Amino acid sequence: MKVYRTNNGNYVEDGGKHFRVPESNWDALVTHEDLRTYLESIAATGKPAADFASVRIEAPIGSQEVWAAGVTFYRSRSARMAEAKDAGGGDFYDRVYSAQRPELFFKSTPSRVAGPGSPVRIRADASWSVPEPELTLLINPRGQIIGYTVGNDMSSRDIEGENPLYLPQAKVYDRSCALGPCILVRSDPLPATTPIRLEIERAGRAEFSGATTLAELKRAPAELVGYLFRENTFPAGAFLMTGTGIVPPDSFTLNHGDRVRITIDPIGTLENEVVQQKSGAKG
Ligand code: DO4
Ligand code: MG
Repeated sequence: MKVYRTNNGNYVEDGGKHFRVPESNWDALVTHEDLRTYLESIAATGKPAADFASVRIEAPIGSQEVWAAGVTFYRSRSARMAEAKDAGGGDFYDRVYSAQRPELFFKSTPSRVAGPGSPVRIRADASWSVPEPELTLLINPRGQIIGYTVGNDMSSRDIEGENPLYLPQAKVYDRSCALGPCILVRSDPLPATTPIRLEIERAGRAEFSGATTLAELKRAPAELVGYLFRENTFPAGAFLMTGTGIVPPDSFTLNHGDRVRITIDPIGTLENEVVQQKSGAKG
């Protein structure tokens, strides 16, 4: 069962059919006491909504904060160690990969999040920018994982590589985070075989593609959520990106006009164009 936030309210998809959700407030919907049962009852009794085909799908976010986990895949550990080596910071990534406490960082406020089909940005003062395709958890205020979406943790590798203390600038800027296209509502974990795929298209041609699976994710989603909720409350719930396992070669950087497609099969595909323009300019 999938739930979409659109310019025309919220919809639930069940068995390939879409139904209008009476609860139009996203925060109220995702903090519902029993979201799954509520959505099932709409699909069981409602009439399919013919207008779903004409709506614009928006990022599935209300007032939730977006957090992210880092260095949760071996591929990310190795890439980060190499990029931070000259600055003397490589060792930190190796240590956090094996440490008991994970790396968690604040990623985005809702206003900085791009939805499906709207642009993500690369910083004008960065020379090495990459997308990071990440399974993203939606967690309710009680710390329960209630669903999954596709996330893109856009990153400026030259900035974080220059000094690990620059991480917030490499990670947090306008449209540096994309989420969507929907929330797959399920409380049980996704199977380890779940594939995550990244495709980057440049001028209509495939420029890079890569894939991984959740079997490569070193930490269980519930463990990451446990750390996030240790000393934080989230009245509207929260998103937690679980880290990247796909890193393009060091010679690759995103360009203005590239298209980034991230697919996690049971959820869907999140596609965004990349722009490099002044922050605040409408994309
Ligand atoms: O520590 C740097 C960020 C790591 C990250 O975003 C990732 O592994 O996905
Ligand atoms: Mg990341």
